[in-house]
Amino acid sequence: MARSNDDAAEMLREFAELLAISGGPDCKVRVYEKAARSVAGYPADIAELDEKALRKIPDVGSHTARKILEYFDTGSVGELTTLRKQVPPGLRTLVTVPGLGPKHAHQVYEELGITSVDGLLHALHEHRLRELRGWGEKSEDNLARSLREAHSAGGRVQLGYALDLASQLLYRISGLPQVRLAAYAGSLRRMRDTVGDIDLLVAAVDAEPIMADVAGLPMVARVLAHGPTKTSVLTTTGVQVDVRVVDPSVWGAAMLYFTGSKPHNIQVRELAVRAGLKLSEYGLFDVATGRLIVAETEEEVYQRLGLPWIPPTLREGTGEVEAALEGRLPSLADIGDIRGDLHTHTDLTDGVASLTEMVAAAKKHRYEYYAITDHAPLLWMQRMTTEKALEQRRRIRALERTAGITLLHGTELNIQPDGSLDWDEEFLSTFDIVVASVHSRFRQSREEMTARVLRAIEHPCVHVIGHPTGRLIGSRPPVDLDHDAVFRAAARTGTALEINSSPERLDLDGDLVRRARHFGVRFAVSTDAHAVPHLDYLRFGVATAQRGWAGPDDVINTYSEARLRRFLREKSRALTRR
Ligand code: DGT
Ligand code: CA
Ligand code: CA
Ligand code: ZN
Repeated sequence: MARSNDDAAEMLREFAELLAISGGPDCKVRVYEKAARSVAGYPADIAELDEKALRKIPDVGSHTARKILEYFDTGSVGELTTLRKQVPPGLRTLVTVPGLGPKHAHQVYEELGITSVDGLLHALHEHRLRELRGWGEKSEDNLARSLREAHSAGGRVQLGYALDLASQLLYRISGLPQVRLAAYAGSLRRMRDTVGDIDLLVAAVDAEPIMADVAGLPMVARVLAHGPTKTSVLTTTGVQVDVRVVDPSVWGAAMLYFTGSKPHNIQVRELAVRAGLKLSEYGLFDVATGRLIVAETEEEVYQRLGLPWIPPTLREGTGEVEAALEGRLPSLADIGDIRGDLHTHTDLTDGVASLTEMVAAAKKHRYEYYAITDHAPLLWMQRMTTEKALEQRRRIRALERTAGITLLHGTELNIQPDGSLDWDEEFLSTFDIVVASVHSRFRQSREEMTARVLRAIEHPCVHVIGHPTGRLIGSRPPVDLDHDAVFRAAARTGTALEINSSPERLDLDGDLVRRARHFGVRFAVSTDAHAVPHLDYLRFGVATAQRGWAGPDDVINTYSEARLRRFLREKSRALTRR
């Protein structure tokens, strides 16, 4: 089907969506929805049609036809731009929540003041939604199910979703009487990109009453197993949570044990055995006498076994114990090392917050620099033009004078199926930073895809390859790529590879980061934020960098502004010299 049909359909769908969110009349919303479907399925390229011909398309009336014409003539629709400005960003974020729909999004926004997925989860867990007009237990359950489905990946859930859920549970559990400490362990603490179940550890002297309280928490739908010190429950969104209560004196041993991973535990336990000791969730014991040696903190347990404390993100049994024994654990990049975000969007393309809002949020993160990298013209649906990019640059420069933060004007290019890019070299070289990503034709053969990405890497103006494998966790597999060839070229040309921090991407993942690092690749840990709350995704990207054993020197956005600029400059120099 003609691409222009898809674009016009997308425009009409957005119209319908925005109308619905802003409380527009149902009939009008439906008109645009129907027109969108009809246009998408129309057999001829509608960009070629005049008003009369457009009106012959089923469900396209004169209003719609004129909007389509305006869209193809000017690249935007005035009324749509106005609508976009009227809808608050918080509300637009909500509309993207699966299973909620624009009408309900509007309702929970208006009546409960909810502006984020997290807020929605809260309300869901407190059963505040079923009280709303037109809702009930059933609609609450339905929403819970679609939320879970949207965040699931083959029986597992995405890290971001699991962490939201765990934080909410911990908040409640910490408030129960007698609870001394409460924390998450398991794959969640190791920050794996997906989590099978959530493991919570609670320190308290008396377990019984806590077990009963946990079973009665509002977000608990069903109790799967109920023992004296362990309870397994299923949340209203269908995620399994194991809660274990341990005596405060053995907190460290229990955290170590239940953080895992299993291969890590086995290796650590073997060290103990060789030293005539026994390690369990209750502590480190002398085998001969049965005497408890240490148990209170993880540090003590590791230390008694001749090891430094090992960061949970490394505990996968893939060489960290050997490295620890030999005193060569990597010093990992930490969230505090990050000085700026290098991939973000605004409402000039598909973001939902304005430039001013995003920059204000970046300042709250205490960044030294911040890159705005809106989409480029070849992602035609986003309606970017050279003029718009230049206008944005003027606004950025003006804003920078009072903002107290260095703003980098960047762009996110589209790597075309043949590896070519938006804009020519002359214009591209005027950006402070250029990210290039694959946004289409994900199923090319390994040869084609590798050649495509390599061509972008060889381009003197491309500084970062965005979300290099294109995977969407649970919904789109990674592209087929010769990783080593890409890593080698990236290292040689000084092109950074992105660690996209969005919990639905985490791309590159920890394993690939680790492999790329051996080739000398540098990384940009970026959020790809399309809304203010997305800037907080950074912690997932940093954890992924850690899982790949990356240190601050490997991550270009830990650099000072001067060093970052030098890194960006060196690439084009090196390539032009050759
Ligand atoms: P998941 O839930 O599939 O994402 O992965 P984990 O690592 O959270 O696994 P889970 O929930 O089955 O168990 C949590 C931790 O408890 C695990 O990482 C290590 C520890 N653990 C569980 N079962 C065993 C076991 O049979 N042996 C040892 N050594 N450790 C275990
Ligand atoms: Ca688990
Ligand atoms: Ca578990
Ligand atoms: Zn992006």
